[in-house]
Amino acid sequence: MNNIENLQFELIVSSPGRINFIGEHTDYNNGYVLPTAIDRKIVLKLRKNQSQQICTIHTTELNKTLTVDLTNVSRSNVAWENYALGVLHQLLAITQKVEGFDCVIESFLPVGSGVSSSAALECGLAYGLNELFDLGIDRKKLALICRDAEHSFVGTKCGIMDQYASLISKKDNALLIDCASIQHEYVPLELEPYKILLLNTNVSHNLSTSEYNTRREECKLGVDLIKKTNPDVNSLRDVTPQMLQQLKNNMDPTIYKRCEYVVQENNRVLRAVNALQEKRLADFGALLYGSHDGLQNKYEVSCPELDFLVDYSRKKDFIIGSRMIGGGFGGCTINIIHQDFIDNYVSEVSIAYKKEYDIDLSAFTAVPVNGTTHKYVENE
Ligand code: GAF
Repeated sequence: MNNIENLQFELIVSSPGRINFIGEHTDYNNGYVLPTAIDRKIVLKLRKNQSQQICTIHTTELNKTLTVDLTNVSRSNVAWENYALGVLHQLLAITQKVEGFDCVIESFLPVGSGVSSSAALECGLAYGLNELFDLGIDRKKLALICRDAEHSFVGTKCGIMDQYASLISKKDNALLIDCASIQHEYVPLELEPYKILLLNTNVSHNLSTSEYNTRREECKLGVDLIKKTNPDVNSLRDVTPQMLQQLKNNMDPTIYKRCEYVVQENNRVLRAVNALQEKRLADFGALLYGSHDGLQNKYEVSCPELDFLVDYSRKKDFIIGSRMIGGGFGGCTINIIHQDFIDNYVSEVSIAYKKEYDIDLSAFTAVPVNGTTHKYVENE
């Protein structure tokens, strides 16, 4: 064990990962998303170290320690370090109250699996420093700070969903976020007798950052074109299916497909919320399948391994809905599955997946929980 792990810490922060029921790649298009935080998390232990400017951040998973001088926070060549450095950089731009600290990070979230270990790390650190140094920043602002950290230091031009979900979710609820106004509403989740099963493809095709940013650009090109004939349109959120249809012949077919997916997905999110509120679970599940179809064929961010798992679930009447979650090109599928069939299904689909790809599948059930929490440690 590294020495830093033996220190006496003041504060322990639990920073959850997230799933997303529906509304994928809609957040950076000012649309709607329906995520929630889950009972898988990153734990951060923090303490002030009485120095003015020297910080140590240690990850137990990699057994690596990053030392940061607060007077010189710049980008690193090491991927995980940029999540922490980006948060520090953003915080230092708005406050002078952050001083030297030590932090140990222990992750119980699979990396690259679409449950947003990156947002959990960013948000956990920002939340912990906010608490430790009494910065007085509210959770929504913390989410924005962490999103901006990812833009500037990691280079993914992500939306607000992951950070917002990690910080603001409520136990037993889904979180409907309107990403245009950055307002939210809780939607009670009464899924019984169904549970949420995540199947991790254990693949992470190396396209995620570049293709992600490309999708964002493609959507912007679509909006720029639509705006020419519809000046009130500021984002795909303002676009109706009719507007798109009228422009179909003037649009590049790829751009059209991307825009069509986003417009339809926003509509699916609102219908999914209605279905949950009216306890129409079969309709809710069908919308999840519809979302996957769009991600696979129109937005083109899925991959064969994800499609295999979703197709497999379609053959089972005890699964009412399934889709890929997160940015795509690997990671997990979410499956809304009858609780009595989980174990057998996991065994069956694991064998089939191994046979097809020679890769071990991982499976875990997820429970919606509150966003980031903390507790102080009583040291004698
Ligand atoms: C990633 C991003 F970080 C989110 O903002 C969101 O766009 C998601 O991909 C796709 O819905 O998780």
